[in-house]
Parts: sequence; C-alpha cells; structure tokens
Amino acid sequence: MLRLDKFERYPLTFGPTPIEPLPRLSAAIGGGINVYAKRDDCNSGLALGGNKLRKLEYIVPDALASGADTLVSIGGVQSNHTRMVAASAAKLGLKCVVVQESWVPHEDAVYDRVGNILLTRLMGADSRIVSDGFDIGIRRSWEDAIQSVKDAGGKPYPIPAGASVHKFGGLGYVGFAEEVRAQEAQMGLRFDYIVVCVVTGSTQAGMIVGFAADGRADRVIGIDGSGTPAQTRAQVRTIVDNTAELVELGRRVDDNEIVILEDYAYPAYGVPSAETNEAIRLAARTEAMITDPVYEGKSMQGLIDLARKGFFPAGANVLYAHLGGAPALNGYSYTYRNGLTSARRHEILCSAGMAIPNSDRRLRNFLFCPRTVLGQDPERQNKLFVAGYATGDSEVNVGSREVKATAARERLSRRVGVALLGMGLLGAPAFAAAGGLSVEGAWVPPSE
Ligand code: 5PA
Repeated sequence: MLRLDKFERYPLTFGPTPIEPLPRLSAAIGGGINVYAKRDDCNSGLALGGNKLRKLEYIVPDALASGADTLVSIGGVQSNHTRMVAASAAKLGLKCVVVQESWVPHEDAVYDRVGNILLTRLMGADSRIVSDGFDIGIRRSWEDAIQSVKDAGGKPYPIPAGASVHKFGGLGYVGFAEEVRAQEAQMGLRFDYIVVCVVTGSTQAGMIVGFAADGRADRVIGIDGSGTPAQTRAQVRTIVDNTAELVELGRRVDDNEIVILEDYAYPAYGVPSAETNEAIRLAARTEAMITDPVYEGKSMQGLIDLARKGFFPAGANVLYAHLGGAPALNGYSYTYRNGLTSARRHEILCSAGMAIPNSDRRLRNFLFCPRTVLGQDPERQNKLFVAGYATGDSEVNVGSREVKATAARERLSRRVGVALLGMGLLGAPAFAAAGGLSVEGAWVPPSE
C-alpha cells in the first residue's frame, strides 16, 4: 500500500479520468491488441487540462503554505506546463511569471501567438519569451525570473520545467496508477502495458513507482519525446528514487524497470517526423482522438510501431496515457494544411484502379488527389486533376513518368478525373484537350 494519503492534495482536476476503449484504432493498428486510452487530456475545466494538473495538485498546497504570491515556471514557447501553471495561478488568485524558451526549431507564422501561449497570456501570466534552446534541466533564465520577482518585492514560488524535479513532482502520477488499479477492478481487466510520453520525467517516474506496487514498473513503456534521452533517463531515475521514498514503496526500483524507448523523438524535440504525423492522423481519423506533434503524437507513433513489430503479444491490453497537449497543434497549422496523408492518397488512388508502386515512398509522397475528384462530385468528373512538384531526383522522375502514362490512360478511358504528371505539368492541357476535359492543378510539397 503506497502512502500517497500522507500528502495534501489541492483539487484542480475533475477527479478520476475515463478509460476509453479504442476499437477502431486497435483494428487499424493490427496485431490483435486492445488499445485503451486514459484521458488525462480531459481531466479538468482549467484551460483545457492535461498531465501537469495531476502534478500541481500536490505542489499547490506547498506553494500556498510558503506564502508565495507568484508562481514562477519555465517551458518552451508552446509549453503545456506553463499554460497549466498560469491556470493554477489564476484559479488561486496568485501572480504568475513563465519563461518561454525557444526549445523548438520549428517555424510557423503564428507559433508564438496561438495555442498554449495564447491561453497563458489570456490568463494574465507574465509570459517572457527568451532565445535559449531546449534543455530539461535547471535554467539560468528561470533563476533570473525568480530573482526578478524578488527584486520587485514579490515572493516567488519556483516550479521547475514540467514540475518534474520539484520534490513532490512524482506524486500525481503515483495517483494515476492507484486510479488505474481501481478502474481495472471495475472493468474486470488488467492492463499489460502502459504507454506514456516522457520528456522531463515525472509523469513516467510517478507511474513507475505507482505500478511497482503491483509488479508492473517495467510495463510502463516510456516513449522519449526529448531527443536527449540520457538526460531524461537520469532525471526519471532521480524522481523515481525520491518518489519511492516519499510514498514508502519499500524497495529500490531497478534500472531495468525503467523502460524508455529512444526511437521516436527524431528529428528533434517538438518537430514531428512523417511517421509522427501519420500516427496523429490515424488516431484522429479512427477515434477522433487528437494528439499533438510534440508529445502525444510521438507516443502514439511508438505504440503503433511497437504493435506492428510484435512487441505486444496478441490479446494484450495496452493503455495509452493521453496526457493532453492538443493546443500546440495550432502552432503547426502549416504542417497540417493538407487534409490527406500521402498514405491515404495512395489508398484512394489505388481504389480508383491505378497501379502505384507501394514500395516507393517518395512516389507516394508525390501523389495528390482530393477526395472529391474520385467520383463523389459529378461536377468534377470531367476535370483532369494535375499534381506535381519539381524535383531533381531522377528516380522519382522516372517513376512518375511511368505513373503518368498509366494514370493518363486510366484517366482517359475511365473518365475518373485524375492524372499524375511528374516533370510535365506543361503536358496537362494536351492530355485534357485529348480527353475533352478541363484542368485543375496543384503543387505538392516533397513530403508531409
Ligand atoms: C508533456 C510535458 P513529462 O515532462 O512529465 O515527462 O511529460 C511529458 C509530456 N505529454 C507528455 C504532454 C502533453 C506534455 O505536455 N510537457 C512539458 C511542457 O513544458 O509542456 C514539460 C515539458
């Protein structure tokens, strides 16, 4: 029995979060596993909620007891954590200073104006953007902010990045494990694995301690989103030890019980890969479950990849911990400006009877075809849809010429309305004239 009850908790959440079966996602992933999500993304009415509130519930009593008048914390420009600290401060009637470092090498016209930072500003926090890059450790910029509050005669209460290396940072997710155990009893099942994104570490660390109580510490599969996994692992190790002692776990958690997979954080913290984007779209398309490109999309990508590699035995119950983070999507508007993934385009084109080599990823990325062209909209049936982008890659060009020929033949005989032209966009009007069609065109970016 873990001694979480020793610690005061200030309620910021609605209470236990629902566990939702995801049958359509499970079927789409394959591998015979049953995927469920624990919806910590829907845990509160405070500024869209998320994992940080579970942690802050155990930190706020300490902040109030300290007599502080200002919460001071730190994160990236699109930090969910600083949004949650700003929300807690608003709710408690405290002031709030948050340092927003330039953690992410990502550019979008509205990145520093929408999503998390917009909400943070709305809630009255003093949000200070600085140019320092990504680092989950203790930061000079944060110490400067703490000092600035003191200099102005205030009393700061410091909360580190992700609330992680705070002495009580791990407690909230011990509570998550206790909650899951109670829900398992009600549901009459047991989760074989828990998949969770890890960056600053206290979410996973708390879970590890919580699930260590019933022998499942190593079933908590951390998917690194930091891109600096050695530092993340070291931080998880420290938080596990500290938290285990606080709740009197009564034993040391072994190093091999701390499972962190490093394969999904590429190309960088906060930057989604094509595979992350496919995972985000799959969860959205099958379950209307929205994940973000920084954290949850990467853990979703990890879950999907592990399932497809056979990591989970058939029949396994896999609990995906959805920790929130969707507001950041607004800062990626350009990334998701096209409605369809390359894979989906490929599916659609194949269903229109076109032979497109599945193996050629670059070629698949090259294809573009809006849904409406394929016979759903009679208005557009007589249009030749042309897509292409200029590339110096000769292989792609050779492939596209073949596809062009096939597509054009199909197009003209079946009057489906699709043709693909690689190098030769200029040829489109000729094809169209031959078929008595009008032309629409679009340029496709080389990759998602
Ligand atoms: C974050 C963190 P930990 O930092 O506890 O490992 O949690 C990772 C994580 N999912 C997972 C979401 C939605 C998260 O926001 N976010 C940080 C932030 O500043 O928002 C702490 C990095």
